[in-house]
Amino acid sequence: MADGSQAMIILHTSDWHLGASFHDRVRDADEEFALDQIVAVARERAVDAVVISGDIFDTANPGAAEQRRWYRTLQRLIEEAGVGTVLAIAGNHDSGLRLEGPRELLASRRVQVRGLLTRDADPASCVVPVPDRAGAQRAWCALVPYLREGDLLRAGDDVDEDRPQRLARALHRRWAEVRAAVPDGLPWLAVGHAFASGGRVGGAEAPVLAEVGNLGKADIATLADGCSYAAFGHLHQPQPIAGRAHWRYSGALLPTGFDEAGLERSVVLATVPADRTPASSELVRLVPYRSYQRMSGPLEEVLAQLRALPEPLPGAPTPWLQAVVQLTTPTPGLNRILAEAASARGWTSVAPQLQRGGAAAGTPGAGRTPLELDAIAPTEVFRLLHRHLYNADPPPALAGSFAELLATVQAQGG
Ligand SMILES: [Mn+2]
Repeated sequence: MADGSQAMIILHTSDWHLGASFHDRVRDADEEFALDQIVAVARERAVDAVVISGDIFDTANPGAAEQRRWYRTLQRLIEEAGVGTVLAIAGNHDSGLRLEGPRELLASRRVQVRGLLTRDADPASCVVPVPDRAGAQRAWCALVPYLREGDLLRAGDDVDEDRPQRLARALHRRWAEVRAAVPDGLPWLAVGHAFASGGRVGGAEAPVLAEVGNLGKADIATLADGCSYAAFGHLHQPQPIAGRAHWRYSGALLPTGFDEAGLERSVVLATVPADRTPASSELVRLVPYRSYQRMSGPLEEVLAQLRALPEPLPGAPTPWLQAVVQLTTPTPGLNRILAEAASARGWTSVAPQLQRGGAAAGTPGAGRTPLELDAIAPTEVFRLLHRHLYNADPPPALAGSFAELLATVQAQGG
């Protein structure tokens, strides 16, 4: 029978992508602000174990500042938040070898990291005890890092069209072996980094049946069947997996594009009962460090939207906007115009996009009879090119400038 006092509280977070630039901008303060909140939630909610399901860093070769941020956060979770343990795996962005480097040292500080599960490794090496805040073991955890082709197949294995299927079978076999290595008795957690079939990507609603790298389609039940909570990483939108409330993607720490600007970021607090039944879970929203907004339309419309933006409070982080401007003719200095209009409201224009000719611009020459260049006058070539790029004739001022330029060139050419 479940005893309330024996239940464990798990905080599940994922896809921190520390050091990732956002359209060439660094987000050190944004990362720190989000991690501060995770430490605070772990302390205030008396979390027993923090689970980080992969993609801790954005690249295999993170910078010194990001590595320091990672180790400092681990230290704060243990010492400041008082959690019983931190459990982490490598995702496809991480170097498993780098994460595992200080594995024994970290284990001595109650941090369990698994970066690699090589072909010949004992699957039981991925199964670790989960202590509560008092240090008493209350559960097991199967920590399965992102598996690469080389961890599943031998170098000599044939490269043929059956390879994705063989990789999928090898992944399932490996997952099943780890699952089988979980001892009976205590409840257990499954931690993985993979794409679950039917998961949603970004803001898209349609189910996407994609593959995990080249690994074919992974059936998560192979690893997670019977667990009290499955903590997965890879998809950036928080969501349950296959309709099960106790199998979850916690979602990424920060928005990775303006298309995710409206999505709330959160961590999962899962309450794991002592009797091996499924955990109940709750989303804890993370307060965003800054606002993101995307606006689109013809230039005049975008500028009107810009002028209507709310000014940030004094001292607040600068909000970022992306303007997607539909142009019907070349507009010199567009980036500067947008940057100045944004900064007049206290915002920053980031990575503006141009859409020439709106939706109607097509493939060059599509559906047209090929023309002989020699048979067309230069002004007509210019008009056709402008039509192709902007879906409109050049405005009179631009056509006049071209005629002037053409006359000069022709006069020089004799
Ligand atoms: Mn990933």
